[in-house]
Amino acid sequence: MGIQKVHLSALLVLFLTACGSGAGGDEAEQETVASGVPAPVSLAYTVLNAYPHDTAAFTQGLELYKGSLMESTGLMGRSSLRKVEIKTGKILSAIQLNDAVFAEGITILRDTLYQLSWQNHEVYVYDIKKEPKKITTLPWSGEGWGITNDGIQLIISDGSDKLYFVEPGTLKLKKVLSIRDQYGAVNNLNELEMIDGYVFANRWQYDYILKIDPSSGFVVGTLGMQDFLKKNSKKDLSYLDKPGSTAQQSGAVLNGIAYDSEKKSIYVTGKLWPEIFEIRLQ
Ligand SMILES: [Ca+2]
Repeated sequence: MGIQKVHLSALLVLFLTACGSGAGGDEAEQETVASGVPAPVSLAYTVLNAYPHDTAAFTQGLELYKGSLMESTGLMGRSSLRKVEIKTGKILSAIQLNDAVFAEGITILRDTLYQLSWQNHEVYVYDIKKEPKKITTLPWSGEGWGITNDGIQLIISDGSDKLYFVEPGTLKLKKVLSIRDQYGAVNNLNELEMIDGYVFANRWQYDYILKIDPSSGFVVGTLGMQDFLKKNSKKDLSYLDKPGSTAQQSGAVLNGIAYDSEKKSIYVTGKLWPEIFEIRLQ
């Protein structure tokens, strides 16, 4: 990282010298020159609704399916795949995973649901046409964090700055995309959601959602969500600050994005949050 920064700074000096404009450009412009990536735009949104969410759900993946939310929850001994009624938060059905599995992101492609595991090197495949039913387990060499799809390929994050495009069914690697913004590589990519041709991503332990152009890997937009829960929740949030709680031990951070392409609504939540919020981009 240090070497890369020095290298980029040297390039910037050379560029500015060559242009004869050593002074005057603002910092944003210089960063753009250094990385070759324009600064992302800030995306405005409206919060439409807040719906109840299981405060024991350590949300790792969220996806809309036929009017319900499918949710994957993590942590050893607490990992599950659930079907949840949006407006009530009621768990309509749930599959509890083996205690040794730490479940992560989910995506649905043609009635087949893929569920990642964090470090178990396994991807669980379910038929969800009726009640979700596990049909097979596929090997995955890396970590699993987030997953979405573009209608053809599955797109997986592993906590790095990379997105892995793989064949459904085999998980054969087709493409690796590096994600960058004006400052360089953007790591900790977590839960993903494909929204109108762009990959939206939670970034672990950051209070924003990224909008990524999957053709370039550039971050083209951000949804600022600083203090989002405190600002928008009507619930008592004191349990999140309780010493020794799961929230304190494991982090009740922003995670979970699901898109309703008909309503143009986006459902967002966080690990152990008391609500799922319906938002819309302006
Ligand atoms: Ca998602």
